[in-house]
Amino acid sequence: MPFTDNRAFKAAPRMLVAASGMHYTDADGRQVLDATAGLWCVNAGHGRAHIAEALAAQAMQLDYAPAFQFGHPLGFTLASRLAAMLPGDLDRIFFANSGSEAVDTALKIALAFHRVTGQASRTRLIGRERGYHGVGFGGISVGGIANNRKLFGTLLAGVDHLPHTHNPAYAFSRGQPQSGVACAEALERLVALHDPSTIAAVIVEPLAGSTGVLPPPVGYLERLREICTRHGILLIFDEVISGFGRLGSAFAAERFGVVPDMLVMAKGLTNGVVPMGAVAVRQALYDGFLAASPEGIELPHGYTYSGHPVAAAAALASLDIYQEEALFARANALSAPFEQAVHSLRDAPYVIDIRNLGLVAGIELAPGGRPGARGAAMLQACFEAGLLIRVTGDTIALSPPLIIEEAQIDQIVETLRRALDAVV
Ligand code: PXG
Ligand code: PLP
Repeated sequence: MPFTDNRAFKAAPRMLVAASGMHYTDADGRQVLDATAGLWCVNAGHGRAHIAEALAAQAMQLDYAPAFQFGHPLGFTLASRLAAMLPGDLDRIFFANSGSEAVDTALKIALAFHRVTGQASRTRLIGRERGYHGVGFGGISVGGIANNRKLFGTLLAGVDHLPHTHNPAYAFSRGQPQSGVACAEALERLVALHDPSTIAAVIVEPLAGSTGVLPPPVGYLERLREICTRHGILLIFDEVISGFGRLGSAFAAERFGVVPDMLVMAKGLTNGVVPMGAVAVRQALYDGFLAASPEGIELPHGYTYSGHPVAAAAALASLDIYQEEALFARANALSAPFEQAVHSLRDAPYVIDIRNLGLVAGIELAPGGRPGARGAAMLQACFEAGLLIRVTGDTIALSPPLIIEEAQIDQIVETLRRALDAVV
């Protein structure tokens, strides 16, 4: 099983058999409050009939259309809807089927763009320590989580990493840490070291999710944007987690007023109902490819299921719900009570840091014996108490569906406190 302790799971399986609204039902028929939107994806809550009906109808109307050399209307409708939601001229969309594939797509577009526009020396990719960009070879190469990389050989050549932005001196910051822009200045040093003419792209998560929730320091993303622009380096935001309302706006790029050259999305794109990922690219990149290829295929890349009709239907229906229920604005309005509630755990046992932004929070615990053991114990204790949380190492990550009620936020925090009082 993916990222799972298989033996522990076999010994005590945690099986989910149904879901509706804010809750899962487990195999014993218990209701479990979903504090993680599945895996950061079910932003509109579970069991949304509008999405299920849309994808069922699409499967009957047109189950599949070849993705190469043929199109279907929903793919273009979806691309236009996304372009309208995205800031700046991020108007061209390439579809994939997961965040990992979308990351690979963005990295390949960056390399190919420079190559076809006469800058073939720009081959270097820059990620960030503690970054998570999925599990493809591209994603783990630019990613910065050692455990996800070390077993898999030499990875992509010519990759370097920015320092991560976590600074324990700013523990219990609410929202963005006030200090840390120096972490972006580190890009200038990498540029000086490698020379700008060798660097294709920089990829970062605007808010680092998987590594344990690290909101960007004030001014950090702005500074990365300035440096990339000055040196002709493409800036890629991986918004697989931060997109679709998680931070209280459609995308983090909008929230921070920083427009990247490419923006990677997945997860909330279809509310998690069927797999889909996408990359939005600025018009100038698209134009560069077309100008470089007067005829024939401009970009030799794509997946059998790129823009799958059923996934496109699910995505359009998800966007309907986000819009009709104004869920991004709801997430924004809930972010203050959510912040207040999670920071009330500051005095609970083992808590060494709490970080939050929008409807995301990370609660970092001091490790017990083996690193991760206390986190695993919390996952089990919360599940037994009817609460689904996500744990990476000893950090608890909360990212509830945006439909959450304030009383359910309180329930999450009360359950966490009781579990912290009980675990060792
Ligand atoms: N980029 C980012 C920023 C992600 O968070 C991916 C790429 C890869 O997406 P796919 O669809 O290929 O998994 C992700 C995925 C967790 C967790 O709780 C996070 C992800 C996936 C599973 C678990 O840390 N993020
Ligand atoms: N498009 C979609 C799909 C949305 O979900 C939203 C906001 O929730 C928007 C656009 C922007 O809507 P508004 O103008 O209400 O902020």
